[in-house]
Amino acid sequence: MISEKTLFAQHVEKGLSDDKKFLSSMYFYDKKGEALFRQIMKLDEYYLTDCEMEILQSQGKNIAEIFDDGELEIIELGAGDGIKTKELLRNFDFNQITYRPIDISQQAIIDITDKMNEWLPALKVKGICGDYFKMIKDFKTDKRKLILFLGSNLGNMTDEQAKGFIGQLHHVMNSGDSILLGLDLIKSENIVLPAYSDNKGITAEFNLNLLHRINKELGGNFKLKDFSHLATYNEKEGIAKSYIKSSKNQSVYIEEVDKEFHFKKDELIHTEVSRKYDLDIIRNIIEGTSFQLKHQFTDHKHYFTDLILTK
Ligand code: AVI
Repeated sequence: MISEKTLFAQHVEKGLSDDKKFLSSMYFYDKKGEALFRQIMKLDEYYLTDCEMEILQSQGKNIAEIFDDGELEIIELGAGDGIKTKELLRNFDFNQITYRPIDISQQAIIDITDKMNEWLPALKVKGICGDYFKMIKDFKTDKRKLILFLGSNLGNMTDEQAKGFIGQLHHVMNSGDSILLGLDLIKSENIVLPAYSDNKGITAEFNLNLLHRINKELGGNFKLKDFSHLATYNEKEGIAKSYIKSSKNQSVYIEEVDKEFHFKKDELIHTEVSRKYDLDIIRNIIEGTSFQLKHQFTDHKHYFTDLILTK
């Protein structure tokens, strides 16, 4: 079994040796990264959280009514802090549902279980700690399921990866099971770009935390002051991208891979895609599955959507 550290080191070596350097946003989320992401969600510029909150608060009842015919397992992928989810769950009949949050962080599972017990004492909560990409196969049960994948988390995958992921979910779901999929919608640059380059510099810190992780966990000697955060958005494609930019010609040694990496002035390391959607893009992603787009909910500004896809 390859350790997490070895996998991280292999990824870093591959990404930083490429002609077009890259690192995966998957590695943003250590303890510090999770705390920074929680701060991002509270930023004025980061409209995604408030928009989805509005949808679940104002239309959660309508969503719950769609599923009110018998027992239901509600599985949440990447549960986070649970604040939005509570707004949805409070509308269900607690005699009928079990809530199963899945998160890679053990602490996140403990926290969300405690909070749900406090907020909704009658709700049955059975948290699972693990990487949901690896755990999907365990979802294959006879129980009727609603899978929550909120916060436009799908957007951090390329369309190709999203197709693969949705296909895997489809494979473990039974006919009649559904996904509630939260997605950020394509909109103009003056709204999207500030969400990924906020004034306080929290997103910059979140992005550069990747280099900090490499220093801490793999013995790198990145000087963070010699790199900066760059966000771009192509409105036509609907894709925001984040990069780390080298401010000068420099070399960095990483002990764990025993290699020196060279960076030219202004050279970029691509670290994240944040895809924005429209219905055609989603139809393309679910093509080849039997998912049907059954319902669509949006906030009053039409910035964000929650879709119900049913197998
Ligand atoms: C988790 N994910 C949907 C966020 C996003 O909007 O792509 C991560 C993020 N990256 C920068 N800011 C927030």
